Amino acid sequence: MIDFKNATFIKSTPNISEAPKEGYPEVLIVGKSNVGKSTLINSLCTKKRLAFTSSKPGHTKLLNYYLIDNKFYLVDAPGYGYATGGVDLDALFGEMMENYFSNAKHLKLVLILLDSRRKLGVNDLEIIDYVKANNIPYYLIVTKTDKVNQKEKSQLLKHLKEENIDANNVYYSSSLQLRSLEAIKRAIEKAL
Ligand SMILES: Nc1nc2c(ncn2[C@@H]2O[C@H](COP(=O)(O)OP(=O)(O)OP(=O)(O)O)[C@@H](O)[C@H]2O)c(=O)[nH]1
Ligand SMILES: [Mg+2]
Repeated sequence: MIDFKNATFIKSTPNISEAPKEGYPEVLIVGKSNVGKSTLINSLCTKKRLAFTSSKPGHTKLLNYYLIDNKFYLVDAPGYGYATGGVDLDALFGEMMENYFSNAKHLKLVLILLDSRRKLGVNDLEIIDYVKANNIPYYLIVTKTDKVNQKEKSQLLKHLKEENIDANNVYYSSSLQLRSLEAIKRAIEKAL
C-alpha cells in the first residue's frame, strides 16, 4: 500500500536533464491550464498546499517533482492552451514535454486531466495519440465533477466514447469529494 500522505516536494526544473537522479518511477500529470492538476496532487496527498494552485490559468510553469512514500514521483507539468503577453506558452510547453517524453526513462503512467465541463481539445488529443502510439499507460481523469450534473456527465461520457477513449481508462475526481480519489489511488498503485 502506498501512503499518499507521505509526500514531499523535491524540486522544480525547466528541463528533464535536471530531474532528480534517484530514478524512482514517475507518474506525469498533464492537461489544459486550470484543469486542476496541482489541486489533484494536493487532494491525493490530502495536503492543502503541497502543490501551488491558482484560479488564474498558467500558474505552474516548470516540471515539479513530488516524492510519494519514497516509492514514486508525481510530476506536475505546466498547463497548455493558455497564452499571456504575446508569449506562446504552448510552444514552450511543447518543447518541454517533447524533451520530457524522449528522456523520461522512468515514466510509468500519464494522467491526462479533462475538466468535466469541457471537451477534449487538440492538445489533449495529441498527447493521447502520443501515449497510445508509444505504449505508455495512461488514465483520463475527469476533474471538477462537483461542477456538473448527471446529464452533463453522461454527455461527456458519450463524447469520450466518440473519441475512442476506453472507459476502463477513465476516472473522476473532485477536490470537494476526496472519496472520489480512492479509485485513482488504487489505479496508480496498479500501474506502478
Ligand atoms: N470546484 C472545484 N474546483 C477545483 C477542482 N480542482 C481544481 N479546482 C480549482 O480550479 C482552479 C485551478 O486549479 P489548479 O490545480 O491550480 O489547476 P492547474 O491545472 O494546476 O493549472 P495550471 O498550473 O495553471 O496549469 C483552482 O481555483 C482550483 O481551486 C475541483 O475538483 N472542484
Ligand atoms: Mg498547476
